[in-house]
Amino acid sequence: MTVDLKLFELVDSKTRKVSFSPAVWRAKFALNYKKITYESVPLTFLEIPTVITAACPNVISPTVPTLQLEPGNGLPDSFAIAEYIEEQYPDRPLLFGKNISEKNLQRFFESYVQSKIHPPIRRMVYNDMYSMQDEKNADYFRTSREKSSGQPHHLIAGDRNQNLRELKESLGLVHTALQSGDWILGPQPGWADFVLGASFMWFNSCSPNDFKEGILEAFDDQIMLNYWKKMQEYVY
Ligand SMILES: N[C@@H](CCC(=O)N[C@@H](CS)C(=O)NCC(=O)O)C(=O)O
Repeated sequence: MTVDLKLFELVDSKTRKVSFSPAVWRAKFALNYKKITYESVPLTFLEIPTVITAACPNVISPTVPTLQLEPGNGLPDSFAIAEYIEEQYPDRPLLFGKNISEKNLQRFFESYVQSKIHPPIRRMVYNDMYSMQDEKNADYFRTSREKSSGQPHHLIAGDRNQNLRELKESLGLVHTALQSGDWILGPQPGWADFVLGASFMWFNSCSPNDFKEGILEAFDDQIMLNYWKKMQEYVY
């Protein structure tokens, strides 16, 4: 079978094997859930602008994920990719549910993850993400993150205990929502789960020990662990 779709994703520049971007994992979860075949194109930070621009000249500001739909035509942005495949493959399991209220709720949950869960994870993975890069990519990563955070390199990771506390507080609401043993919106997974699962993939692939402590063992029960185990069905 010919594979037309290509997914440009981000890998570490030392081994080129660790796919750690949360935005990419949102798209991968969505594609895998719908059992859509695609070819993966692993890129380092510094390769993103050149390779994506050459392959998909229509993409103005290249970021990952970008899904190449056909030669020369790329679709960037994880949410745009999810919407595109939902429309193109309506007979496959749905990401956004059957009605607009389910989609809206999941978008709301996405904002929650982005604003409350990502910041402490971003600080906790910072040093490990830096160590996963070769010299040139490490320089780029450091400079771009100093600029976006407004802080010098040695302060970006912040205080580990404070990060863990902040993460646990934000995760508390999610933990409550998962007490039924279902997915976020019920018996089937959806976009909300894949957004959360993608942030867990990011954390675990960069800082597995902190992920274990900060997510899997954050509460005195098996809820987060069981959720993480269920999620593995879509990790490939
Ligand atoms: N809104 C976008 C975010 C895309 C994005 O910022 N991707 C990051 C990786 S998580 C990226 O391409 N970074 C390139 C860089 O930092 O140079 C999405 O969800 O796809």
